[in-house]
Amino acid sequence: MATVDQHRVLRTSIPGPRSIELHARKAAAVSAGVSTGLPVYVERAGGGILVDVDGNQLIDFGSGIAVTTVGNAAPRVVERVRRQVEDFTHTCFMVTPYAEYLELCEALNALTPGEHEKRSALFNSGAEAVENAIKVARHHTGRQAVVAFDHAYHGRTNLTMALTAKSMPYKHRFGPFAGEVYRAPMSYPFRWPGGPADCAKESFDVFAAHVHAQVGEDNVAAVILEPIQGEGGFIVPAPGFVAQLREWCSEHGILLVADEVQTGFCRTGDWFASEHEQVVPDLVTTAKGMGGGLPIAGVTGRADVMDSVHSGGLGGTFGGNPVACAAALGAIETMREEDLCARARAVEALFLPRLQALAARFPQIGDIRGRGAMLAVELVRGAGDLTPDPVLTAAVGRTCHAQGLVTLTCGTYGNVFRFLPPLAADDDLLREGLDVFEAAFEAVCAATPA
Ligand code: PLZ
Repeated sequence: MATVDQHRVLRTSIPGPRSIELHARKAAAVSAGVSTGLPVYVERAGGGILVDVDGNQLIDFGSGIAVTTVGNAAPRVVERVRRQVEDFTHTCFMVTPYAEYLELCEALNALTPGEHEKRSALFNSGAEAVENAIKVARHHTGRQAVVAFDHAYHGRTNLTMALTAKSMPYKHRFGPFAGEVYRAPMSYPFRWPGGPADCAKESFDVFAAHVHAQVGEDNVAAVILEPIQGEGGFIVPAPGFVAQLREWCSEHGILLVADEVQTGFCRTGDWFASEHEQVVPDLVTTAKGMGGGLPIAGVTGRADVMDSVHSGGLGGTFGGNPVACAAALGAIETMREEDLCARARAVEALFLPRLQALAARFPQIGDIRGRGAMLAVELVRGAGDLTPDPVLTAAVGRTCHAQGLVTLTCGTYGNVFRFLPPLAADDDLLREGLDVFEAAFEAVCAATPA
């Protein structure tokens, strides 16, 4: 296996000439609907470095949107995948099964929150996992309504578009959307009227009153929540909100679905973000980091709920593909043996003081939030003005990109700069990435003061 030197190297401008050449072919071959945040064409990758076709080495602060938690081309993933590809590539678990599917379900049942008996089913993408969690919840409860939150992101398929909050780019002119999906107010401390303390006191009651009045508890099959919202802006609900939600769901026979597609598998410093408040969801959706870069997703939940579905009711041709299962088993082994939950907490400890020092100098940083290696800053006009500043956010992103740092933004208002480094990146690489980010932030702010 080729190891990739863990340093940033700029040989050309970013993107370089070969990337520009490839990108010119994109318009003629790829649907215009599929966009690229940074048109640098990758040739190789390892740990926290992406090597492009021009020989540039970029620091990765995005992990392919929270996927390469174990690092890109992680050795245990590569080895297991290589062996599996040589053995067999597909049978379809619904036709002739194989042990790797069972092993991954056993791992999911053991690792997800709660000591109760669990069952799992495997799928190909986060959206597909969410769809299936909702199918199971409706089937089990005999109810139809599903409640999702403001700022939620759950995918791009028809049902998950309905669950996703943001119109542009995800939903714009793609309707009609699936029915019986209701939106409820999110516990968003930074933007709660009266601020974070009031949010902690009020947000759950506001949520519960809303569902009571507009949906009716008895009609609700499930509430789906990202324990830390991802695409919507790395929004961490006020302390206690998720625990109160858990209790309320139990009281009303409503299933709590934790969408841990982005937060799961060590990203937030625990195996699952629900654990932070000792919350045990009825169903958990997983994908992204679980597969170490290969497409695999799961729904894991209470055995009585998951087993209530009739035989043949769940499935799909590729769900739990053996190569993807092998990759996931290699990723989980890596997380365990390298204690990547602890590593995520160490990443938080490395990032937070740097972000706090920057915030002390720049009022444009309105909020710093997140957990583990899922951190973000929300950018505003500054000096007491909480108006979102997506222009500043995008400019900082472009400046980072030009300097060979792959960064992502998010947020309903496009004004959240997020950090999702691979947990395989060493401290020196993370520090260098932060140097690049800080310099970019300073340069952009100097050009357009608050
Ligand atoms: N649930 C919480 O974060 C995927 C989407 C990127 P898929 N988030 C990245 C984009 O613009 O498409 C996500 C998520 C949560 C579900 C999903 C959906 O997962 O694997 O992209 O389908």
